[in-house]
Amino acid sequence: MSDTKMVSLDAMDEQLIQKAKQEGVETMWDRKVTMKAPCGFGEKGVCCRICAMGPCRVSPVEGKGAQRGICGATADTIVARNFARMIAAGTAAHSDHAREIAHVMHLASKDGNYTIKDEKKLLRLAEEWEVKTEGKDIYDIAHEVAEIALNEFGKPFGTLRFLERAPEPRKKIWEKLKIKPRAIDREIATIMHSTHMGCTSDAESLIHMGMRTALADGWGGSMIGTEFSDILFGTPVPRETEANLGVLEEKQINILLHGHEPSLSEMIVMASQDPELVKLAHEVGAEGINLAGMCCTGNEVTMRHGVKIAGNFYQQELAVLTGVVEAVIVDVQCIFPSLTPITDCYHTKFITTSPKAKITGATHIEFNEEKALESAKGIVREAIENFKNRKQDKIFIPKTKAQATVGYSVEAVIKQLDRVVNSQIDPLGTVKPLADVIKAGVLRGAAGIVGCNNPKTQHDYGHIEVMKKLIANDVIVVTTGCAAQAAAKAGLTSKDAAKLAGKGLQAVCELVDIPPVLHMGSCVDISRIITLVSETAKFMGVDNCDLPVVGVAPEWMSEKAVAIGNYVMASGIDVFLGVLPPVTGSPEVVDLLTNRVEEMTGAKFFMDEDSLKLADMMLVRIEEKRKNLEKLG
Ligand code: CUV
Ligand code: SF4
Repeated sequence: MSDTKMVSLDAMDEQLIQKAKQEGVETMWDRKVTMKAPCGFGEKGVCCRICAMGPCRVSPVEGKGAQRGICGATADTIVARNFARMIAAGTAAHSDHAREIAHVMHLASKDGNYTIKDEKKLLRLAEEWEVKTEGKDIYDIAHEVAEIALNEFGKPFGTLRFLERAPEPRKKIWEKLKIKPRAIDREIATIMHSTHMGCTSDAESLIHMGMRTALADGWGGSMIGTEFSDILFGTPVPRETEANLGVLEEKQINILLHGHEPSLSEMIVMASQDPELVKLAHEVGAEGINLAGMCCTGNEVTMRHGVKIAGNFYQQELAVLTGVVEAVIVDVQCIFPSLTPITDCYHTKFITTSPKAKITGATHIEFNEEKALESAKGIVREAIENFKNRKQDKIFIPKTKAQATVGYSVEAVIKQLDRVVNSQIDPLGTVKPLADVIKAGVLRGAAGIVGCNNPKTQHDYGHIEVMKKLIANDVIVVTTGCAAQAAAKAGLTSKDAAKLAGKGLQAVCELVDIPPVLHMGSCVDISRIITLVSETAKFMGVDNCDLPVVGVAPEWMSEKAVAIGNYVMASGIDVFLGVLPPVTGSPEVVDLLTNRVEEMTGAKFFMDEDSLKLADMMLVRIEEKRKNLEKLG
């Protein structure tokens, strides 16, 4: 059996893993042991299954074994093609999410289930996209803006609209490199085409194309996802919540929300407050309905409603093991198929809702956006009716939970910054205070710490250790995704955590009244981070790559994370990876990513499986950037 000490930072995880063993329930840890060491060829990225002459696996070591696939593809080609396809898949996932949200906005109406919650933000976007607003009904504007967004996916000409938001020098770099993404779907299709058997074999060209596709995610799909979700469901403001499996309630109906798209989770939040359903919950003997979020949909609803956070990616099985979850409701992405066998061991209903993500053995209740609330109520009802089926002898809720402050949209951050602005001298509503403290060195820099969990590392260890080290060194941390949930569980997103920060950051936290680690939302909300960095760069008259800012994914695992890494890098921000991507079989690709891309984009990748070493590298890089920034004046 695996050494469980390696499993998690959190003793509670281990208690549940022990419970699983006692009850004969299989978890990812058992499967990890069965899997043994990962396939060496796959790990290095040198296995090609792109055509049926293969699969071909070539040797990463020169002179040993096959050096070329049957078609003659080298390790460089194979690695770069595989990597580019990961970017395409990740971009597809984020962007298809965004497309769903844009459709929902197209459906929004005054008396419907989906309404416009942030009219100001909609009007700002309408102006940005040159949609006439005068004398028009807000819903007509919304529909027009939604249609423009939907066209961003397939327009035949031009490049993406949101690219205009970037600092001028950044736009010039993209222009020069010819990596301004055209329509989002087109960039994904181009990668699939170019990586088809017998198309591009040049690694550099593939990395190039990969950047363009990734930018279609960051400045396309993800940004549309965030902006439209804010308009529809409200732009987040700071609020209090709690995080970790201890938020599950023994006496209540527990519904676990897992997946990504707020169009579903928002409706479940509404349905869970429906008086009739609350009454029904009481009738079946429960004290109420308790929603708990997991992964990114959890982030969406905690940012906007303070819904408690059950945990992150790696805790999806553990949540079920508590024996008190009436239903796990999922839509798309990051959902373990093992939730079927594991929910079968308890009374838990595993409900899939999206035709894009049907899971064998799950109960599929298709979510219908046209009758959104009705659909959501049906789903919640299923959970309530399942309460009676709990197996009393299988209940164990760990006590652990932490207080967290969440909800830091860019707008919310700027509003906090306004607290220190002397409005007689400076205008409100700008990033000036942030630029000032960075320039003065009170804050040495900023880090965006994002991404998943990965059993290649101890659960949450990378996230937490890197965060602690950075804040202690006066680097402010912004976070999204499962990294944000790790931070919340560890108490780092509470204002109290300022005591762990260096003197400079501590002072900033006190003056501005923020925690040292800011929860900015879900993975698509990395677009918030990109926006904040770009606004700061523009304000200071420099490019993103001139700022002492780093992007970090200590425990990433998904293809989406590969897309993110590449758009962050192509946006001029260094990316630090705590899990090696499958590229090490090609010295050429490794050299491109960790070295040569810097000449092109002003940023590059750093990779190291030792998180603390990684954090040291960040601090060095931040200081380097500071020196250069000084020279820029
Ligand atoms: Ni979209 S992609 S495990 S939920 S952060 Fe969490 Fe975030 Fe990775 Fe998935
Ligand atoms: Fe082998 Fe080339 Fe076919 Fe890949 S594309 S499987 S390397 S023959």
